[in-house]
Amino acid sequence: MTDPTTPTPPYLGDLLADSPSNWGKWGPDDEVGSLNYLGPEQVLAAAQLVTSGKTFTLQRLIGDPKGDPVWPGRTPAERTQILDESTWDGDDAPAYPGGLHYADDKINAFLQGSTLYDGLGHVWYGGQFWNGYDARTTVGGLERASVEPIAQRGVVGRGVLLDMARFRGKDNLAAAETFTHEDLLACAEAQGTTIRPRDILVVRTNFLKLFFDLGEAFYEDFCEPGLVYSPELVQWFQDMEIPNLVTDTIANEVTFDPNNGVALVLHNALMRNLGVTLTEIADLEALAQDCADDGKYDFLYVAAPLKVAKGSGSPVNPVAIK
Ligand code: UVW
Repeated sequence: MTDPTTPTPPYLGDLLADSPSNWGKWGPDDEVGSLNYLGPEQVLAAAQLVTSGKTFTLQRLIGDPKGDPVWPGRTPAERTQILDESTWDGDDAPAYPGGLHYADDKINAFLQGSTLYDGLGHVWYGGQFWNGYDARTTVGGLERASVEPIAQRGVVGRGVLLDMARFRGKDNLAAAETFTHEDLLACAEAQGTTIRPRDILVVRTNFLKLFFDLGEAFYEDFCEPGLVYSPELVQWFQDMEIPNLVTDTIANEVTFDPNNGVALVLHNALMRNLGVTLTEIADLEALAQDCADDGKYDFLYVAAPLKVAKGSGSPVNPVAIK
């Protein structure tokens, strides 16, 4: 996929040559990166945020009759019914003592085809990914920094919703619309919220509303809105020790950087180089409405993707608890 508006995008290795890196910071075998910033202290502090008992699940439906928004080139999950009551219409149905009948089904799905965590080995340039691991170790399945270590660890901390759509007075951000860390700070201030070090940032654009409004036309000139790369933004993530960026778009950042035409710069500057975990395609609508109603934009955030051996990502159903 290329952006036709920019003829010669720079090579990521040149663009990010002076960008900060956390490779080696947590040892030569680390596979969870900035999740190391979330320890018992952060968990206990976040638990103090639970005051009303309201809970919000942030996963989008898999197999939504209205469609599943996925990254171009991926296909929505296909669920197949294997057993149901009709199985027992025929003579060759399984017979269990006592007359048991049951339903079974399976899905054929991209692991990143719904609300998801990426493993830190999901993206790279220059033959190396997170912590300096060799990109050849991805062949046939991620030997290093798959989603499994993230799943084994789980993600618990203070989540802060940054409602960029509401902040900009829009139902949803437009295609290719960008914002910076300064905009996140301004949004937080307008909400009466403070972004603290080691917060899990949960950013709402409501852009996927257009997937449901437009159908296939959604993918024409595909360019999602989102955070846009700058050295200052990357340094801010580093200084704030942000462990996890959660958004309601398919790929968490503006798809093509309008300043240079490069695709998914922040996947590399944040995930590959800093070890920031990325969570995408979250459904933030009910949570955002509640935050707007009660004026409380921080909460206990709890998530664990599925333990998929060698997986480059996995579905997840995060829970925000207020
Ligand atoms: C890509 O960036 C290609 O995938 P994801 O949106 O899962 O991070």
